[in-house]
This record gives sequence, structure tokens and C-alpha cells, in this order.
Amino acid sequence: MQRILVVDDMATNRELLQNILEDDFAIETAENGEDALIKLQEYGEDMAAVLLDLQMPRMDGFAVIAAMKRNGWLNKIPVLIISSEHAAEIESGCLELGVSDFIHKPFDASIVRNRLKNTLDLFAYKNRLEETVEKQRKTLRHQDRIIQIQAERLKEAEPFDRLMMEYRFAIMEVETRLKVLNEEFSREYKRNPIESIRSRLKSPESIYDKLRRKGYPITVENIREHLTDVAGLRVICSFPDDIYRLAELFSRQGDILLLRKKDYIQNPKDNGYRSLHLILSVPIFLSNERKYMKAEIQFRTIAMDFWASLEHKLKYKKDLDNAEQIADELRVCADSIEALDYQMQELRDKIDRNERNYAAIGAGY
Ligand code: 0O2
Repeated sequence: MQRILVVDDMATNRELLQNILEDDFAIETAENGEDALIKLQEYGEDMAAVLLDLQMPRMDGFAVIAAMKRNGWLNKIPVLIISSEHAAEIESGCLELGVSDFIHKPFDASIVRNRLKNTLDLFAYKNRLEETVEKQRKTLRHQDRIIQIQAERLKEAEPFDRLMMEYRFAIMEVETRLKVLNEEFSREYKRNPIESIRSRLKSPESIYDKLRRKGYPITVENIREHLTDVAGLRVICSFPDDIYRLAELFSRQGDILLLRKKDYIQNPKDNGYRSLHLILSVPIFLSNERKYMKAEIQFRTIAMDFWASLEHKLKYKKDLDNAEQIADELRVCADSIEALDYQMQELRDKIDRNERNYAAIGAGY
């Protein structure tokens, strides 16, 4: 039998509630807030619910709610207020504090029984849900641990070490070629299309995780074969048209093979993400051979990059209350950023045209 605590300073009310509920529940009673807390201390979460009066001597119902909240009981043990208070602000105040229901005195036996039953069902469902989530969390933690151990082992393996070195060479190769393009471009057009280049070698943990998600065993061959972003570069450009110009010039280089192009600028993701991704096969030149390595370059403007790093944070924050609202606002920001990027580009074109006109007038003199 589930145990219920009835807290009321009036003996008649305690008896009445006991009579209503005793066939279905084991009843404990308390005649004020202090006694109620002693009972709660004694039974802890074995108490299935509390029926609580508000006005009581020594310690009233509000103080009991506050103490239950402090002890973390209010999430585990539902509280139903049984009170002769009829003011709406008192009822809504109690609900805001976290009580589950409010029953007005004089009460009807079947209403008390049904409301208590509904509340207990709801809490049981919530508890089951929380248990499932906790189990899933534990499984995930366990999987993370396995990934970490496997990744540690992988790091120590010689062939993996060599493979990572080759990916580092691929990053160096791509970075140098991009810098060359940037410098040549800046001589010709008097400005740098690339604001900055960032690169990263995927960590063993992420490599392991991605291979597992794709359903491949963790081997050096599978990394080489099935992962395209172990060598990753991010190229931050000033304007959208610089992105396309650079991407075109880069992928047209004779010994580079464009494996895949994902244009999230023309076709943004649903969350608003915009970038141009090139997946390439690039040569690296070793002492006795030339090898082709896969690398991913993400091209984006400064504003798109600013957006992506904030959105990335949202992805890894699991317990945000207002995650959906933030995601909606980010989507709006992504659209504004696109409009701003193209507006800035038009302004740059106007400035460039003016400069050319002045130069032409100057040449005429
Ligand atoms: P990290 O930490 O950047 O390495 P595929 O690689 O083709 O098998 P994937 O990874 O889904 O599949 O391809 P996609 O969607 O092109 O994503 C590749 C990378 O682009 C991601 O790497 C991110 O860096 C970036 N990216 C893609 N979508 C988003 C997005 O919605 N928001 C942000 N902020 N970045 C994004 P990883 O592997 O997720 O991680």
C-alpha cells in the first residue's frame, strides 16, 4: 500500500480524510508543519503524497512547501493542498511554488480520491521517464568511456600515428596553397579575400565516435576510406563571392580532386547553417612517394563563422530550458546575416566602381 501523509491542525479534517483514503492507502497524520517534516524525514521518498492544509499553528503549509523544496522532496513527493482559502492568488501562488493540486474545503470524497489518484499516476509516469533518461545517460557515459579507452589505444598504435602525420601534411599542403592564392589575389585586387584560416586534426575520440556512428570497425583503413574530415580547414572570407571564387580556383588546381561539394550557402540547413564545404583529395609529397589524402575545407564569411560558433555551443548544451526559442532566434539571425553579407558585398562593389572611375579620370589628365 502506498503511504500518504495528511497534515491538518483540525482533528475532524484529519479523520475525514483518513476515512476517505484508508481503504487504498496507509495513512500517516500530522497536526502541524513541524510534525509533517518529522514524518517526511522518517519516511523520505517512501511517502507517496502529502495532503497539506495551509493555515496551521507553529509551522504553516507554506513553510512546509519551502522546506520540502529545500530538501529536494517536492520533485519526488507530490503535494496536494487542501484548504478553505479561495483567493485565486493564494491558489496560483501554491501552484507556482510547485504543488501538484489544490482542493478546496469543504471537499468531496470522490474528488479527493480521484485527484490524488491522477496526481500519483502522473508522478509515477514522470518518475519512470526520469529513470529511463537516467539509464540512457548511464549507457551513454559508459559508451563515452569505452570510446575514450579505444581512442587511447588507437593513439598508441604506430600506423595510426603515421596516418595522423599524413593528415597533418595534407593540412599543411592545403593551407600553403590557400595562402598562395590569397597573396596573388591581393596583388591583383588590392585586398585579401581570406580573413583567416583555421585548421584542426580530428581528435581520436571524435574519429572513433564518427566511425562507430557510421557502423564501421575502428581500423586505420576505415579511417582513410570512410572519413573525409580528419584533416579539416576553415577558411574565413570577407564576402560571399570571395568564397566561390576561392573554392573554384582551389578545386581547379591540376592535382587536386574534388570529391564532393556541399553548398550550405545556396541550400542552408534547416537550423540556418551556411557554409560551403569542399571534400577534396590532395597530394602530399613524402620522401619516396606521392600520396592522396582526404581533406575538408569549410568556407564561410566572418558573420557566418560568428553564427556557427554560437550555434555549435547550443548543440553541446544539453539542459537548456529555452533551447527551442534560442534555436528559432538563431534561425532569424542566420537570415539577417545573409542579407547583411550581400549588402556589404554590394557596398564593396560600389566603392570599387568609384575607385575605378577616379583612376580613369586621373589617367585622362
Ligand atoms: P566537428 O567538431 O566540426 O568535426 P559526413 O562528414 O559527410 O559524413 P556530416 O559530418 O554530417 O557527414 O557532414 P556535414 O553536415 O557537412 O558536417 C560537417 C561539418 O560541418 C561538421 O563537423 C561541422 O563542423 C560543420 N557543420 C555542419 N552542420 C553544422 C551546423 O548545423 N552547425 C554548425 N555550427 N556546424 C555545422 P562535425 O563532424 O559535426 O564536427
